[in-house]
Amino acid sequence: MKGFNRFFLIPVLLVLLFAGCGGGQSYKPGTYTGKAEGISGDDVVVEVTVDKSAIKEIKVVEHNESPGISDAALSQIPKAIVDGQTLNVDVVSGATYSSEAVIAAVTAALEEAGANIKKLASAEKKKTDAATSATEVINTDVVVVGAGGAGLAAALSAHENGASVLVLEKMPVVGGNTNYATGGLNAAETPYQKKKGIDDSVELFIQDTMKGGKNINNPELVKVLASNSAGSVEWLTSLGGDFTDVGRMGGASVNRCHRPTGGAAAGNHLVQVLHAAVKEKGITVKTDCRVVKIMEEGGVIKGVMATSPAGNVTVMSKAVVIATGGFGANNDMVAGFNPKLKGFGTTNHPGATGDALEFVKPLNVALVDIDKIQTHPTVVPVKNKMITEAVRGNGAILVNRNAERFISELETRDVVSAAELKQEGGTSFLFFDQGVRESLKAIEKYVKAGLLTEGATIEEVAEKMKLDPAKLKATVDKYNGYVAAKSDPDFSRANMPRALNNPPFYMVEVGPAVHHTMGGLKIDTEARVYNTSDEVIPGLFAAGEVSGGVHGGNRLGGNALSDITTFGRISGKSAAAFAAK
Ligand code: MEZ
Repeated sequence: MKGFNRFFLIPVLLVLLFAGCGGGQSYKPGTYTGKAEGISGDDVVVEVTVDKSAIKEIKVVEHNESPGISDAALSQIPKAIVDGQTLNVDVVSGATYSSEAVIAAVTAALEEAGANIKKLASAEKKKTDAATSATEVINTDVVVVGAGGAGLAAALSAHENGASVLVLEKMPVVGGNTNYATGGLNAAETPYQKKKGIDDSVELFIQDTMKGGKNINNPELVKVLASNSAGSVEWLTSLGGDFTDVGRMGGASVNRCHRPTGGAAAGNHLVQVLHAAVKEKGITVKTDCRVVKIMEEGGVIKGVMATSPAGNVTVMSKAVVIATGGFGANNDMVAGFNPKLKGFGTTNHPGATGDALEFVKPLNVALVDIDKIQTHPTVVPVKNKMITEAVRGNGAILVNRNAERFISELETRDVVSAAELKQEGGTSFLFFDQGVRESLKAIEKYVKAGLLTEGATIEEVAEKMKLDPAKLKATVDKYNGYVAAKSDPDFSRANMPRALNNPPFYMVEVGPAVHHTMGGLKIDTEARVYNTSDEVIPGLFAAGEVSGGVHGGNRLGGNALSDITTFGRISGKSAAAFAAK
């Protein structure tokens, strides 16, 4: 078995690509094993079978890649290599790291088999079948555009309400940004809060959300968000979800962020639950299928037109639900609305490019709060890996290059991001101990991905981070004193769940990156979309990050999963009711 470092491999492959080789290969017949590190930090292990002159079969026999997100890479890349007899294959969009890991693992195995890697890496790409000019026409009651959390929830709800449903997704994988959401789903008055003795109310949830959103949110939408939140948790639970752990997020007065037991990542779990239910109900999800136009005649929505590698698709439907997500991954669009964010990194999946803002233009759809774009303050620079706010919720602190705290860590994201940008270097350092790590399973993926620096003592971790050890020790000791006294006279941090005195200690440099686009299509409490004359567009519905008004000027952590579940369900129900008319 032989390992291969994909960070080394990719530039090599690129160089070799231009060497203009290719042609026949001779292998030592047999089955060879290769491995390479995947996005999870664990190895992706493949078995590659070759005869004298050809790669016959590639099996991925071991991996710990994210379910859903990486599935297409794990199946499509081996097939593309075998079909084309080349290592010169396209990575799967949205699953770049897993794709690269599979290519690197296969490369390692083929090296063992005596392959001429230089030739294989430069062998011509297999031409994909040209898209036919034929158009597939599909009839359905409701078409949902986008298979992220909102789209999957909408599809299930439309189905539950008696409609026939089709989902179109432009990416090769389902889940969208929801796959990356970690901290959890905000809900008030749930049995899980009650069990933990948390005194919350729908009214308090509304107040926190309005305050966090700078009171420009649509209060009607916020009321719907908060009052349906416990029901949404119950619905997800009925589908097999686990949202029993409850933690704190920035801007929340109490613990109301629901996630799987032990504090595991919530978003990918939510996608798995919804996707399994969608499959179980027999709802078709067409991936790699990009909507380019909404069809309308005399003010009546008729369906959508889409393109896919297999040809064009026309869907004739009575109602359309737009659930395409935001535009956080489209920095040109982001900077167009907020020039200060030009060049910022993003936590978003590559499909969050704001396509809907283009294809709704002919319908004169009204937009709200479109320039309100959120940065998440704890994102690892360059790598663009978000460290969930739940780490701070469970006790972590932020320090600057002087090893000093500079803000209440559980302020809202706009406030923490702005404070961070004022520090030397525009970044800060997240510090926590083993106690925090053990309180939140989600941290394990940061450990596996090698994002954290560890020290047996506070001084050791400070030294490794090139911070003054004595100063960091003094800062942490002072903070631990505040925890004991239940009062933070420096920054009035309200939630200090544990002292940071349990070795080892962990640190990671973090800074702000574009996370959520609060603005979008104007909707009402039934998820109906409005035009610029403030009239409902009959048959058009929207849910999730593509819509605007729920979060106002700044979204609270945990309100996105709540939004997509509640408004996803509402949009599906409304669309089914409209289609039944
Ligand atoms: O809602 C979010 O964006 C969220 C909970 C993110 C996170 O830090 O985990």
